Amino acid sequence: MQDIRSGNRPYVYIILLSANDRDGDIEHGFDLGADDYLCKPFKPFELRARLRVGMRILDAQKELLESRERLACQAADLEFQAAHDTLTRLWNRGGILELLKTEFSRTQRSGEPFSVCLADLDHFKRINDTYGHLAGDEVLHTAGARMNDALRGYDSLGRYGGEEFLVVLPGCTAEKAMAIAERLRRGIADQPIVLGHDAIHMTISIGVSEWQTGMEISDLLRHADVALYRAKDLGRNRVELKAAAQSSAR
Ligand code: GH3
Ligand code: MG
Ligand code: MG
Repeated sequence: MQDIRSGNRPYVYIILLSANDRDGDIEHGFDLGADDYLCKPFKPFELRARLRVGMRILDAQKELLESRERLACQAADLEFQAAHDTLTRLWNRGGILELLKTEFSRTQRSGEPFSVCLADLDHFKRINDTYGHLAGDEVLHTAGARMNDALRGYDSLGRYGGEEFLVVLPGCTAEKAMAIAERLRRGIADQPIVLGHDAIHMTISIGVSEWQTGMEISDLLRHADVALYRAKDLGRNRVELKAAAQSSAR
């Protein structure tokens, strides 16, 4: 009986049928894991009645397990929703900042390089003004998906604000981060976003910053923001690195 009860198998309802009807035998049967006990000779109606009880118990247990599974799914859904953006399905601002914090402290322990990018769609307001807000939403969704596709598995992308994205790049030097940012930029600029009959040409500007000893998260983000503003100032559709001469102009 222990074998039947062991492991992760569905519950088996056990009715012991025995010729031993002394109190000690019955108690021993229950101790071994039986759910019910019938002594020989048994009356068929009694066995049927006891089987119905067993069915009721198994049905109730199945319902309980199903509702536990439903609750676990709902909890996982809620957890996902709390940290993700409904429009792009990417991390939301809170989610990506949390992830940044985790990666940041890991970097401080390991001493590995670490970079971030701030990316902002260029002249996005015009998209809303020309094609409407819903079309703007679709462009945002497509742009987010394209950037996500262009990243490595251990990089993370979040929607940082309206049409602004934050990319967390663990293990990346500024040079590597610039190359990834350039790939993201090309992913948007090289292929128009098609909405119905319209082919919308989008571009994105990206600011990159690399963690240096002594820098806090706020410094890292501020540097990326400064670089992003420089990319905008220098004509958009380009990648800029804070406090370095590297840039990739179009
Ligand atoms: P720049 O190149 O300087 O970044 O210009 P821009 O037009 O992209 O920037 P600006 O800050 O002037 O406008 C951003 C626009 O993004 C305005 C806002 O309505 C739009 N936006 C922000 N969030 C959403 C959104 O969720 N959906 C849509 N459709 N538009 C959004
Ligand atoms: Mg913009
Ligand atoms: Mg913006």
